Amino acid sequence: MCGIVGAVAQRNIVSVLIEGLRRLEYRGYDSCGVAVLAGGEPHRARSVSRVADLDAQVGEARLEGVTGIAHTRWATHGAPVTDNAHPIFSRDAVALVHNGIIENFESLREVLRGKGYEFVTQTDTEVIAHLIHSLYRGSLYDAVCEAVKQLHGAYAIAVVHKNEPNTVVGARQGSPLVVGLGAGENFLASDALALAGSTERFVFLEEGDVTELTLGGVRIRDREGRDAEREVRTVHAYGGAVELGPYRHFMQKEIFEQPRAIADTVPQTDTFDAPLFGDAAEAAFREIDSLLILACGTSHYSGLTAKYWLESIAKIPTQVEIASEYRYRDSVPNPKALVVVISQSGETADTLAALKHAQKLGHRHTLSICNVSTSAMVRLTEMAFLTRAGQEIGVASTKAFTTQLVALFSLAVTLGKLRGHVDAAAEADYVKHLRHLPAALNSVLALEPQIIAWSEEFSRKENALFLGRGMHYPIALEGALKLKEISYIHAEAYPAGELKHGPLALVTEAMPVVTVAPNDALLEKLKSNIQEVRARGGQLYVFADADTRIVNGEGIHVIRMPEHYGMLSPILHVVPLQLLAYHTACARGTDVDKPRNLAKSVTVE
Ligand code: HGA
Repeated sequence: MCGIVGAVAQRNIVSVLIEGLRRLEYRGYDSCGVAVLAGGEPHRARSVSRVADLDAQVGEARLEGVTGIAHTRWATHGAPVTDNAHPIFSRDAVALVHNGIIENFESLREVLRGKGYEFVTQTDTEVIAHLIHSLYRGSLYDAVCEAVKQLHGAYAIAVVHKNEPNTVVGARQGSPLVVGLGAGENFLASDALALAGSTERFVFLEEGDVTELTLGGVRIRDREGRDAEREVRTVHAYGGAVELGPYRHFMQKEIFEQPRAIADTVPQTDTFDAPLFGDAAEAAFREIDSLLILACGTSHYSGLTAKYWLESIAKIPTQVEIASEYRYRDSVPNPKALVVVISQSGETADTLAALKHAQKLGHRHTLSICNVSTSAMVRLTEMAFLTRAGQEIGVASTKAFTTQLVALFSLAVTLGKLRGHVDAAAEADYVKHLRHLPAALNSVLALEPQIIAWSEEFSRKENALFLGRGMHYPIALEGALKLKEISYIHAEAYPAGELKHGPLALVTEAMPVVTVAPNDALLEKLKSNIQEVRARGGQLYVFADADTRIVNGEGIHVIRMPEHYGMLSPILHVVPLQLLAYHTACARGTDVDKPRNLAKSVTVE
């Protein structure tokens, strides 16, 4: 989702700004733009196409400057058209980029109209530009400090003023923003990755911070307006641009990276103990009596899968809730519950807000499961377990999901051991199975040609049902979500036992029914559900474990999974569903890595 870059230097910074936007492209966007201060006023270029197009425009227009800001926009207020693209100007003096949503923009707009400001965009953002302009009395830093006091909602902003040719001011509340420190030059960006190559020294701004970047240094004021010192952290550059290699799309590459990502995420210790989750875990895990897992989208499904593991292996009551629901409902807090927040980026606005809400309600023990060590989520929680998926570019999550599952399974084993439900032999067995997972995944990935054969047929469908039971029900949910996200086929998932309570009415010959069929205690029940579908003429596509005796037949298409994997089976069974969604989307010719209307790190509510 929307990305911000800003720079003040003694050289032309347009290439730094454009390169920063390129590195933020993976977040998803629908327009982009850049503005520099030159000759005493701001100049901009904007595009409703890709950053490459913006780069060409900038070249043609010979846009150059030593101070500038840039943006990728994922529209929330106003269509993704050039006029609404950022940077947004106020009276050709202020140029501003914004990530987030200003909730009181309508009332602010009325007040500013009363002061003679003309609004030329449909964005909520334009009020910030005019507000800062109206408050400017010779110091942009002071004007921004004043302006943010009037903003309700979430924002990360970067702003320049024509009277201050060597200054960029930034501010954040609810959306991410980092400062990059250089020698005689300084930068701002939505994440450190955007500035790889320019600096390795970063300050992660805190909620409510306002910062002023000049050639000589960086100043920060906290939400109270007091001068603040923030820790400078070294974050090593993330290599060069991420390459596709032999793959057609990043999603395909990331699916195939899962054996490596999982091998890197599985704890390297032979025993699973609390310190794997941070220094505070030893004491915290002894105090807790239950878990409350908060997450959104795919991460929510990893939480749902983990509930089965946590209650079965660790015998600890576990509740899983969608973050955007939890944050706004009246709940009964249990201070002894461990709050677990799950997010690939660690910047997911709803999950961060749910975490803060839980903390406000008195939850003391919090753990994040996250792929980004420097994220707001990791910084806000008492404990953290970092997944080692590597950078995920495809908007539809794959390796982040399976590495989250590894983290959550490790948590279940650790808590089970601590609570006396996992003995040394069981622990050794779990560790052995986790270590063997990458090899097992490689055999699942070898099923790709068979899945491609199915995908041709799938690409002509407009609806699909996914069925699973027990801990494979969340896997069916994830399979349906993947198909929706990237192929735009309407897909729904049900626990197979629910079929007869409603969705069976949808089953006809035109409805493919994808079934996850591991050889577990629920197999016989699942086989009955399969018969119920067949009896209504439904076409079944079954991913069946080797020893399930479900075979190809009239209306039943079977792909055989290489081995049954016990408790860890969900991690294997989700992979063919990812491949099915991927190849179906390819056959339909959609933009797999950047599906319409979606963005990667969802930093707005
Ligand atoms: N609300 C602003 C910024 C949107 C945003 O943060 N996208 O990620 C707009 O609609 O322009």
